[in-house]
Amino acid sequence: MTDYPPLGKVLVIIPTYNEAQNVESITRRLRTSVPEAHVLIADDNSPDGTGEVADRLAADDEHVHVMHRKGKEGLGAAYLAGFHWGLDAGYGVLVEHDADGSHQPEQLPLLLKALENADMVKGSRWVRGGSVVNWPKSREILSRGGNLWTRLWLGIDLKDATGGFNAFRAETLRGIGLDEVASAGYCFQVDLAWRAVKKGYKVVEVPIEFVEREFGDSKMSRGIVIEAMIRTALWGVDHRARQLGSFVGGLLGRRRRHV
Ligand SMILES: Nc1nc2c(ncn2[C@@H]2O[C@H](COP(=O)(O)OP(=O)(O)O)[C@@H](O)[C@H]2O)c(=O)[nH]1
Ligand SMILES: [Mg+2]
Repeated sequence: MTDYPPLGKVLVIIPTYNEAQNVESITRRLRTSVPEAHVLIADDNSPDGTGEVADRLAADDEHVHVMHRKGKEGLGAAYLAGFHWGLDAGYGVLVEHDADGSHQPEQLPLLLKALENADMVKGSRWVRGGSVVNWPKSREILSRGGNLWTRLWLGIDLKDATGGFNAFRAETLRGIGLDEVASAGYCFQVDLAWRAVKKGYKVVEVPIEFVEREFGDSKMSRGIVIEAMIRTALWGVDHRARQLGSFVGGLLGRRRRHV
């Protein structure tokens, strides 16, 4: 394994479900953009043969690894399995990266540079300089609405908490309690960011250009949106109750000091 100075060894995890048309080009682009990095393709037994394409890539390149999973369990579960694999293997940095070309491997060095002064870096569509290309208006509204929902409930200062192009130091992933993460769909991204913020880790956003996929289909579904809305609201209720509890506790403490 080769180091990516000064961060250590880098593992880029790509969860795949029916990405046979995309997985080869994204892996090649990653290998060119950051040649030191290793790539782990976490495939959920895709019916379109993505797993076999991944095996062929791994056979030709020792920086490419494949995890074959039983069946479709959601992107969160695939990432968790990938994180555990990478942490056990001693990587210093773990990166989340979609297979479909929406995240551009050529922008990964920007995230890694920012990670030199942060614990977690989010590629962000909604900070100044960030953008989306070819996204239908409905997806933009969903993403902006989802981020507004998240900010209202959790009060976090992130513009794109739902974004999926993220880089973590290994210590951050070890520290945030991966074993308690239950999110299956895209609220997995909010879950990780929220845990990192709550634990006091430094989370920064860097602008990215997000490009809508050309090939294959999105796995976004109504169930995924509902899961995200409910889980975020539950975290928000818990957070607001704690805020209220410490506010009331503070008031009572002050009163007691005055009697
Ligand atoms: N292993 C695995 N990967 C998934 C699953 N659902 C989505 N993905 C992958 O997660 C990434 C993002 O999914 P995508 O459908 O592009 O979401 P969108 O960009 O929000 O429309 C892609 O690489 C998908 O192949 C899943 O259930 N299992
Ligand atoms: Mg996509």
